[in-house]
Amino acid sequence: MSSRSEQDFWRVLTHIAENMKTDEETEKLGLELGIPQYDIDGSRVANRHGIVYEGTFNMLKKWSRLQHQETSLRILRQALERVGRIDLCESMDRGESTSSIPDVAETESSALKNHREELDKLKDYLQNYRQIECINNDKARPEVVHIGLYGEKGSGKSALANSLKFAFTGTYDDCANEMPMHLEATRYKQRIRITEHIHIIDSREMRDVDVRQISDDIIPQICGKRGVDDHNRVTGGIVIHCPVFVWNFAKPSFCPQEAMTEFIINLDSAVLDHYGRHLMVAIIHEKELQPREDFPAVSALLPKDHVWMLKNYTLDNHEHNDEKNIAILKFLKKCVNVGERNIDFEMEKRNEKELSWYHS
Ligand SMILES: Nc1nc2c(ncn2[C@@H]2O[C@H](COP(=O)(O)OP(=O)(O)OP(=O)(O)O)[C@@H](O)[C@H]2O)c(=O)[nH]1
Ligand SMILES: [Mg+2]
Repeated sequence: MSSRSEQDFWRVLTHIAENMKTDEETEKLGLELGIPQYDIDGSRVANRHGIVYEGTFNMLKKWSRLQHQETSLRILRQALERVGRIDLCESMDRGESTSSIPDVAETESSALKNHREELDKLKDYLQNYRQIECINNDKARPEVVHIGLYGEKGSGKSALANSLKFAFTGTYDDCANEMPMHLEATRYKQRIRITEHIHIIDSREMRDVDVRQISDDIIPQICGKRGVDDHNRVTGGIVIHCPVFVWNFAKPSFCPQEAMTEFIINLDSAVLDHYGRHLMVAIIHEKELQPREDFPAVSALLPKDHVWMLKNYTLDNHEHNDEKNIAILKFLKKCVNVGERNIDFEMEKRNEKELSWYHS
């Protein structure tokens, strides 16, 4: 198949994906096409991360690979008619469509190229990231954004810190001491340097998910008033600009899902009080998410772009994967941006205080 007709075919799918108005409409189309429910649900999650129609596009692309070349467009057209979106057939009628679907090898290589380009862009952004005010020599402003990881024992905080580093550098190094075989937990705060200006702070486990811990322990840690050093002493800590709650949703936990959801919602409102901005939540899951009932309730309660579903690399399994790296680095970029806005918030509060002191 020529690259021209391949481009046309993807354009048709992109046009359809871009013009789906609601999740329900996408779901109806997916069901008409016989796409499994978990792929439909997965596309909804992916739509929340990055380009809003990316998940729908990938869902249609995956579907098209299982179709006969001669019939795929006819089936697509019928499905669009049945869900009342005949208008979307226009892109096919305008001659932007092809009579067959693209050759898989050609498609794979162009997908690979797109992934590499996207990955390079993300890495460039992070590598060159420096807060603009610091470039302008604002001495009061921290030069480093601290992203702090919190969560239950064994939830995957250290593995996430390692994954962020691996996705960025391409070299796997257990710099955060992931717990091998669940035997050894992180005992004290660890700093993982992604770049000179972006550091991850991996903390020890939360003792339990009692909401009292939020004001007694976690918020003081975020404010830099409490930390544990490598001699097990409680000390002054590091101010955390972007707090992230890590929840291993797939793994059985000591804490029931409802109690964990309540804990996260309480922590979120404490972070909102402190920074005027929501908590980030990383939900670690192993497989494609299964039917809708399995979706964690927090994903409906927090802003969409603050709840991320991620797969970690681990000590045992860290074969490089472009798509996984892209998801992990997009998450890192979002955390850096949240951190920077939270620093703005703190600086403004400090300036206001100084001004009111000056005028009093
Ligand atoms: N299969 C799989 N295993 C994971 C994943 N994330 C973490 N693990 C495993 O879960 C175990 C605990 O992971 P850690 O990263 O050490 O957990 P932690 O939150 O740092 O634990 P503490 O330091 O005790 O609080 C390790 O054996 C990891 O290899 C994941 O996405 N998939
Ligand atoms: Mg750990």
